[in-house]
Amino acid sequence: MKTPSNEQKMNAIGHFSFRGRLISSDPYGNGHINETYLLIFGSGDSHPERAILQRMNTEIFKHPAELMENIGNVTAFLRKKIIADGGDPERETLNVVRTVDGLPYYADEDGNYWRAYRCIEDTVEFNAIKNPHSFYDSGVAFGHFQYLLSDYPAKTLHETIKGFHDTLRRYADFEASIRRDAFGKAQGVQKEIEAILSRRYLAECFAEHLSKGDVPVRVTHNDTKLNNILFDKKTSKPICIIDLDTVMPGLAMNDYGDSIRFGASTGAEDERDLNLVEMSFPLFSGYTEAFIKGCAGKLTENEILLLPRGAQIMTYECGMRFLADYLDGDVYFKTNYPGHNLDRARTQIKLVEDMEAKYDKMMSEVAKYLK
Ligand code: ADP
Ligand code: GN1
Ligand code: MG
Repeated sequence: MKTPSNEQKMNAIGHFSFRGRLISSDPYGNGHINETYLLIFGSGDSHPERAILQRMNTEIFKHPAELMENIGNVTAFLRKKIIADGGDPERETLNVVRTVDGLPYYADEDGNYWRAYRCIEDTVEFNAIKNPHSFYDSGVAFGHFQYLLSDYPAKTLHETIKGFHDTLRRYADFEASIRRDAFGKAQGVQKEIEAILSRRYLAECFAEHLSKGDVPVRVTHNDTKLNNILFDKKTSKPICIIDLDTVMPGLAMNDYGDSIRFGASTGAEDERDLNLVEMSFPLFSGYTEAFIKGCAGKLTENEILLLPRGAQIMTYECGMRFLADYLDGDVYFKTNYPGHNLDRARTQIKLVEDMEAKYDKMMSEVAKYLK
């Protein structure tokens, strides 16, 4: 999507009920999807109000009003549980700032949809693991998130992206991108294409379990990468799970798996030196213990046994999505240079291969947690 102009951004800001005089509104964060800005206001006191403004990506989220309805309902539900647990609902879940008309989003005349959250103060996001304890703690937090939502009425949630983790559908989309080959790039990436096409069994795996009905559909986050948790600046403890756009019915193994994909890698998602990229077994085993602990007994034996597959499948699916986007001309994920999506796809393929090599060990590790 085209980046919004300064006028569009300033117009949007004027439609929310913020307090104080705007001091700055700079681009913020490392998300691949929405346009995010940090708004700083001077309110006269020593702690100026800050907020997060986002222009939602409506090419990806086609029904922003439904999406904001999900977020309003999920955060209200979490808020009650956080209060009941003696937590701080201002910091432990997202808080939507309403527009001057009392709505949870503002639609401008150019078709842009804007929303705002209170900034969760004194937090940091991590884009790589600096300390294995933080990764462990993020596992407990993502598991606990799923635990908190285990009695959320799943049927009331809108599916914000159809078939988001339907890996077989993603596989078909990938084949279509290869057939289109819109920019004539397929010839140059045959090795990567083959790495994806030859592992169709990974795309089929969870579809088969779902059709057998031997794994439960739960309310899941679906985008559990490390930078979707805010950590306390001082203690480095997880404070809040953010990026709730994809909270929908899904599979526990996928939430677990997406975290392993990103956080247990020894390299960045776009590392070009593939020698630096592998799945760290200690990070994997720490996260496994943490996630199972956070789910607090909710996971079934089948789900536990399928966690290593979840890690492989989420990595495989993401690699396939990056490579499809490279072929399609970088229309989905934000990129910083030509070939960025290809670099990302290559790290994911490397990780899938590494997980294959470590698969038996991964299985022995999860088997420890069977009741
Ligand atoms: P995307 O879907 O593009 O990843 P996110 O919703 O994850 O967008 O937001 C992008 C970044 O903005 C986050 O990684 C985080 O750094 C920051 N952010 C989002 N919401 C808040 C918030 N309420 N308080 C502080 N920072 C936030
Ligand atoms: C996107 O929104 P963000 O940057 O947290 C994407 C995820 C991918 C991830 C890869 C809605 O996550 O599915 O796994 O990039 N989110 C969406 O880094 O497509
Ligand atoms: Mg994000």
